[in-house]
Amino acid sequence: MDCKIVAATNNKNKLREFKEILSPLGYQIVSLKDLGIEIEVEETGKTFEENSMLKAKAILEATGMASLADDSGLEVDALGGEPGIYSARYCEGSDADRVAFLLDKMKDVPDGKRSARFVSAITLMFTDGDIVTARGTCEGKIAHEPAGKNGFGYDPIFFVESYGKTFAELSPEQKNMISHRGNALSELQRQLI
Ligand code: ITT
Repeated sequence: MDCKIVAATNNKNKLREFKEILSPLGYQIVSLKDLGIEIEVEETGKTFEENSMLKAKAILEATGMASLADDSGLEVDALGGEPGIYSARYCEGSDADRVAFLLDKMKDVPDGKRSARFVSAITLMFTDGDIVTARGTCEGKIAHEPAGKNGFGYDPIFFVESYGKTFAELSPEQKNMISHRGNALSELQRQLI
């Protein structure tokens, strides 16, 4: 296959994780910034999969290159699956503001009811129209307060039982081994073999 792929994302942390996970497998990940392209794809889909597909298609059409998109988010059971596909837009402001907003919503939720999962839907779209999709999840719990400085987004409040730490307290390698995005990209890789 063509090993040069454009990452259909404006999120520099996703781009970094794509490179960390896929470069050792021989894929060359090119960013929109590398290509001097500025596009904000409207995420009008109702599912992670639909939005992932919309991003991959728009970027393939804009670049003429095979494209790799991720649509992802955090599903909190006590909040009926919120923020879900709206994770990046849950409230205005920074990642820290969204973390504070979510923690406030969870302030009366007891330990036993704080289950949550990260979900990632990946779409790899080739120039000949072929499409490969994969979904990955990672189960955890919403912590009572932020901990750790690594990662991005909701990482400081996503507590993973197996490590006894939040995603933000893990090294990039540890996070990628168990994360929703790592799992989705492993599944994608399995489909490509
Ligand atoms: P692109 O659409 O340009 O890829 P985005 O950040 O807008 O970037 P999404 O619409 O898929 O991407 O929103 C994903 C949001 O979900 C992201 O901004 C975080 O708030 C959250 N999220 C996803 N993966 C995460 C992770 O590994 N760690 C922490 N938060 C994550």
